[in-house]
Amino acid sequence: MLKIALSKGRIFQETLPLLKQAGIEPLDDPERSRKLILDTNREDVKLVIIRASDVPTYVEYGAADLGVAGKDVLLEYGGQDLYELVDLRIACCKLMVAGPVQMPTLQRRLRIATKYVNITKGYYADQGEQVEIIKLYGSMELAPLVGLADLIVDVVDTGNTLRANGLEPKEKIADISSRLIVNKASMKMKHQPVKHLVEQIAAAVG
Ligand code: PRT
Ligand code: MG
Repeated sequence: MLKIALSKGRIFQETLPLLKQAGIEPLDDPERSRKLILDTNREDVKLVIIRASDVPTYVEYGAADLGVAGKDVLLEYGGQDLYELVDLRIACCKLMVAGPVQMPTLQRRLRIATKYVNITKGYYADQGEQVEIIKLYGSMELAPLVGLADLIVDVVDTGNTLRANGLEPKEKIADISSRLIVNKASMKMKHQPVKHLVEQIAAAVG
């Protein structure tokens, strides 16, 4: 049995064609079904549907053999105990520092709202800049508008959400795409089926 951890939404939608080319088709639509474990056309493959930020945890601990996670999530998670094998080149975006078009000059440390606390700490530490980081779980774009923070660190795709809120991208931290990750023990214990599936998915990416 192989379990593949995936999040609903854009990652699921964009992984589907790759899985299909590897001969795997889910029997349920996670947007409609309430099932958290989806059967597929292959008796030996199941899809586990979880929050995007939980995918590395499931794979590291072997609750799933494989998973698909954004590089942003992987950088923030920071775990060493999984293999990142294929750049799937899906769900592409950029991890950016963003803020108001007009930035006031401040007499204090910059305050930065983000769900990427570890990445943000590392980024400013590398620059030798002392900042105050405020952990949020979503809607980061709101924080500068209501005076909660001066800047945000978030992923940006079209930039429409920033623009709609009077914000603009300031600095790029990283280019982001989703990666196929694999549990280390599964790679050993289920070597043939895991390797075969990884190769099929890599071939589908082209
Ligand atoms: O929703 P949940 O809290 O469960 O998790 P999540 O938000 O991390 O999941 P999801 O499905 O939204 O994102 C999964 C992965 O998709 C992320 O980890 C990224 O690697 C990738 N990705 C690609 C994006 C985007 N593009 C993106 N645009 N993730 C989020 N966004 C957000 C962005 O933060 C902004 O608020 O979408 C909004 C619109 O973006 P613009 O720039 O096109 O307006
Ligand atoms: Mg989301």
